[in-house]
Amino acid sequence: MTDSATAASPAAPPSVSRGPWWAPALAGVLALGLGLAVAEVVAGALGRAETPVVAVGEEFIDLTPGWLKDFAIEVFGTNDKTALLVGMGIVLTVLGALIGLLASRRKGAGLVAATVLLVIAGLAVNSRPDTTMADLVPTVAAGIVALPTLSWLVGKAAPPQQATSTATRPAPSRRSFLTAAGVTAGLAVVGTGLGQLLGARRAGVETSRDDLAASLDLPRPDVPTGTDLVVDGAEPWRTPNQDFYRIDTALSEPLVRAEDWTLRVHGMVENEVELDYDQLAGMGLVDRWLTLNCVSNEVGGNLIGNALWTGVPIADVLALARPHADADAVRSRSQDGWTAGTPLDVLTDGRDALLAVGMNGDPLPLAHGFPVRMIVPGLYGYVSATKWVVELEVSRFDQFNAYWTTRGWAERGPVKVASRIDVPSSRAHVSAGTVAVAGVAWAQHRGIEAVEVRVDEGDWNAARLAAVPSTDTWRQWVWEWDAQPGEHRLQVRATTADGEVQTSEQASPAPDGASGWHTVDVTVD
Ligand SMILES: Nc1nc2c(c(=O)[nH]1)N[C@H]1C(S)=C(S)[C@@H](COP(=O)(O)O)O[C@H]1N2
Ligand SMILES: [Mo]
Repeated sequence: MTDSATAASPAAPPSVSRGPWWAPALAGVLALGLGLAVAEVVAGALGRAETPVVAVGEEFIDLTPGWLKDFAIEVFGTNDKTALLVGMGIVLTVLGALIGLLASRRKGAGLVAATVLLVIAGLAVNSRPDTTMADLVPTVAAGIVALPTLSWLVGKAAPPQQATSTATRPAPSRRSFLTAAGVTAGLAVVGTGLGQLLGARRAGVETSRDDLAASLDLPRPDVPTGTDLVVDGAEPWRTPNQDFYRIDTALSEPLVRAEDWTLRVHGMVENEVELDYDQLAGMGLVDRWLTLNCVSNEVGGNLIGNALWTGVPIADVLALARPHADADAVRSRSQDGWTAGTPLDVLTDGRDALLAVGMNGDPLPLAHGFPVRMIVPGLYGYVSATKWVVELEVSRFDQFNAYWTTRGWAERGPVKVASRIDVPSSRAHVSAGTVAVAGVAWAQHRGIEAVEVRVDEGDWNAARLAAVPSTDTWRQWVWEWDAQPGEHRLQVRATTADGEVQTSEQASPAPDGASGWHTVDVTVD
């Protein structure tokens, strides 16, 4: 009698087809382990710090009562983090084993338990500060890998009991389970290692940035006197880095260490130039308050921020390269291939167009273009503010298209004069009497000369303007309104220093920026 004949024999006891008790437990542990390893790889590849394991650990630390923290530090000293990770490893092993055992009895229940665990991890990721939807990608990837692996491995470890003769199903082989388990374990180990490696790249860039924070000696930005009217509810004149809007096409920030960075200046030039970070910084850093805004900003929107930028005038760098007389544009390129086309004359007309290395007294944050970005007063970001910039190609507008111009946006992007009401906010209820109506207005490099407010389409009233250090920043304004009970409509318009009155004509952002008056409806009680 052959083996297969034995298995097919009705006399064979059903228990023959059951694997050992520990096999499904091992299957659960390995499936979970592989899922978490995949999360490490994905997080590393995306340059995200918050893997499910890290996030759960950090949440645990934050939620730990003080006495337990003290106890942990007392017992483990500076090894308290290692102790936490070891503890998490033990808990995850136990949970994985339980999930595996559960899945071997009722597969659906096991899969639900594993999903619940990942959802908890996702919630932990979500409640970390500064996380976005992209930070959930590693956890989702963990689920996509862990759940099928669980189902597959548990199937091999403990196939359904065969109470009756099932000649069509061969008896499971112990060896096939062990092979599958071994492969899973191997992948998990390789994945974890790869994830660490990829994560180290981000850590290397952060170290590079920390070193510069010490060596660059950037100025501490004191807000210039009189620029901030400090009206309750209005945005501060200086935008803190963590509140500065972020717009780019990068799913995760390009990771470039300052020591690896170079800028190539080429194209229609007499003299091709390549600069490294120290050479650039050595050309002489200047500090300038500049307001940056996005062409996609709607009327009344907040895709705008104002910061003290430290950098080298782009004109100085272009002067080294000596552009040809018939060139009219600079195509800048970022490390991840994004491009912008900027008029050459704007870059060389004496305005403070910078290759910036510092923002509000810190080295550029990774999200805002570390180690070097462009910023050009008077132009929207999409035609000028290349982050992670590595290349300036002197060229002609009739010879190239940039990232957004191939997608229908205007070739030139001068900032349109605009104004915004910050307080009172839309649909706010305010008390009758004196109400501070306040906000900002901007027309970078031209400057704001007047701001007017009107109520219910009545006469325009001049607002009081705050001080500004130059024409390159936004300008705060306030108007004291004697508010009478009822529903009212507030509108604002600005006038530039060169005499342009902000148009009431409404335009949406595409293709060259929104226009129209910001209008806010409020109720006075
Ligand atoms: N490399 C790169 N630089 C870029 C972009 C981008 O997608 N990639 N977006 C631009 C746009 S549209 C704007 S409005 C500004 C925004 O800069 P911020 O994110 O620092 O506010 O960056 C510009 N620089
Ligand atoms: Mo933008």
